[in-house]
Amino acid sequence: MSKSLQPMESFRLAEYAVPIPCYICGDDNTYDAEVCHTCQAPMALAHQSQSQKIRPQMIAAIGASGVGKTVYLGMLLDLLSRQSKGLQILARGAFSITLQQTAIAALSKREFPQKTPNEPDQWNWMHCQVSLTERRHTAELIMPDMSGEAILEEVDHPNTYRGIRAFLKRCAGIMILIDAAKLMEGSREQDYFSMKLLSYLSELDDDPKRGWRHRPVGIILSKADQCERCFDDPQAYARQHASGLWQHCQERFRNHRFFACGVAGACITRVVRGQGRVTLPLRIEPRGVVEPFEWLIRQMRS
Ligand SMILES: Nc1nc2c(ncn2[C@@H]2O[C@H](COP(=O)(O)OP(=O)(O)OP(=O)(O)O)[C@@H](O)[C@H]2O)c(=O)[nH]1
Ligand SMILES: [Mg+2]
Ligand SMILES: [Zn+2]
Repeated sequence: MSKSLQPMESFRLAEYAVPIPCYICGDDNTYDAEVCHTCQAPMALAHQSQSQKIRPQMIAAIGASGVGKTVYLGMLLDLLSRQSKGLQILARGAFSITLQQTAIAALSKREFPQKTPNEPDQWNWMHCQVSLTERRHTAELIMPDMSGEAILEEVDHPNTYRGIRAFLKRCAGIMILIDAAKLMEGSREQDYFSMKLLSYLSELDDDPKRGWRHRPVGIILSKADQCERCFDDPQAYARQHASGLWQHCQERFRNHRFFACGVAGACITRVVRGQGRVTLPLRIEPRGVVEPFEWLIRQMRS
């Protein structure tokens, strides 16, 4: 090795020796770690916020497995990235495009995206800059697409997924998805699951001034394309079909609102060899997708 290279090498070694805290859970990681060794969130989030000297806020989209989180988030990001006025977003970092890309690639082939894997290192995270035409400042946001099964596991057995816990504690606002089509069929599962989530949140941070009681909570009745009545009055629909959730919101969350949303126009169910019964969208007709997110952004402290 030539002598002239030595100062450079030692400089690099010194850089690697300085730990960098994960932006989600705060644990120290080595400089070249790709995902956090504790919570498996991408370390790119920490590098980006450190190099650009920004402290992005976080928003969560949660709900049971199969409620439509991946479809909703993919469509939301696609709509917002193409909007030229009102609410607009700009993705930061190539990794921030993957969620939108995979969801839209499936929908444009008239298919739904795959179920999100339970392993946190497989989740798509997105870091973006959000701007509202009438506000001068832009906001920085981080949003992951988590798996419903992992969320339920953490709610039932706290600390199984430390990353989910750390993340939900720090979120500035939340979108809870609940399957309107299943509610219409009389299933109580959706109601129970969302009540569990809300109890978990209120216990996670019950600070009288800054706790979850005061943070914005948007409740999204998903798949409303399958029960049109939902769009007329989402609040009344929830009160009738998810009374536990409705009651919980009145008592524990000062700043909440109900929304209805649908991404597919009509669906068919087919038996596909090797996959069993598969639901496919015949048309893509996004309705009520931007509204809950826009409401949340307007409610958040800038
Ligand atoms: N009709 C209708 N069906 C939908 C809509 N969104 C999702 N679905 C159906 O719900 C299924 C699950 O959607 P996903 O977005 O993968 O659900 P998820 O909440 O991400 O589920 P996990 O990844 O397991 O947590 C899809 O495969 C579709 O069959 C919608 O807007 N309308
Ligand atoms: Mg998913
Ligand atoms: Zn971490």
